[in-house]
Amino acid sequence: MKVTVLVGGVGGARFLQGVKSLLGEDDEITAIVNVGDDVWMHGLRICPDLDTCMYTLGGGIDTERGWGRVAETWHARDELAAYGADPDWFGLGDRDIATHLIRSRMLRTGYPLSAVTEALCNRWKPGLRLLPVTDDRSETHVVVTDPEDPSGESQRAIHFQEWWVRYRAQIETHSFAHIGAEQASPAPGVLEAIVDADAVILAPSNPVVSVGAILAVPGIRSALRTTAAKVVGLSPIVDDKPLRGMADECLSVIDVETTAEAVGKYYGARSDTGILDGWLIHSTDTATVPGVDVRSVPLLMTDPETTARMAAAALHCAGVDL
Ligand code: FO1
Repeated sequence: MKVTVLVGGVGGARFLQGVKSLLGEDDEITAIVNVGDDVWMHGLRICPDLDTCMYTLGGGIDTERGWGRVAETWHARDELAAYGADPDWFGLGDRDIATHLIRSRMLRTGYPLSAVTEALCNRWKPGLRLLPVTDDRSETHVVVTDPEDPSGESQRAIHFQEWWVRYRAQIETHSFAHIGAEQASPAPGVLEAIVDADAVILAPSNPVVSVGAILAVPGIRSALRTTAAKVVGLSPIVDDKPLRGMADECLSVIDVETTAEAVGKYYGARSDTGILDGWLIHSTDTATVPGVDVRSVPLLMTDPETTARMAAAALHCAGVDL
């Protein structure tokens, strides 16, 4: 069985654990991972969603934070701050920095991000294939009212990480832009992983800055609309609230209501101009999405068993039973 999952960070990684627990060794799971969060910091290339998936599945994640390494120390971060090195609002852990040093050196030597990811996974052994959606630059930037401008008149674009980590999305926000997406192309194996899949799942990740950033890479949407596999999504919104992160702030920026139904409609039915065949919503929610098979199941990933049941429900909805 070939299962392909489009994922972002924390929620997506946890969902991947559920999918992984269901499948046998002759099943193939490919995670197509968002690179919109990626950023150069202190001369290092940081890939938060790829690292969250790799560390979570490889057993190195700090489960409290949902990102970075467990048993982490912060000496380098504190030394950088002592030098007054900008930015001081983004914490790089000492163990985590080793990952960024390897990645940055390989990128500078000319290896594509997909090859770098494969090399890092040789150590972490996530138990499934992690593919960046593209090897090219496609960063999410956010157009905000310039917080440095007292008049509040001017706007400027800041990197998603600054918007989310420094400002916690609590500044006036106008739009998102996926910088470089138009020139980007899917990484090797990405389109095949969608077109040749027996099931394609949209993890319960942020529909705007995670799944949306993946869809912004040319070729991805058409692969989703043409694959013979069913495409089934899981709502990241439960009881009109995001389970984690800032999906509500992101959805309001693009004028989409923070409900399971609104996100399902935002993705849309493949029989129309969208990408969904199925849409899983939490057992206490209701949703009608024309042309989409909506099913309600418990969507709170409180423990591995529930997450596995969610994954099984998504695969069942995609007509793939294990
Ligand atoms: N998130 C934070 O809230 N604060 C941080 O200082 C921070 C540092 C960081 C370093 C490496 C990394 O891979 C992720 C990091 N994150 C941090 C999480 C990051 O902002 C994620 O992209 C978002 O949480 C959304 O996925």
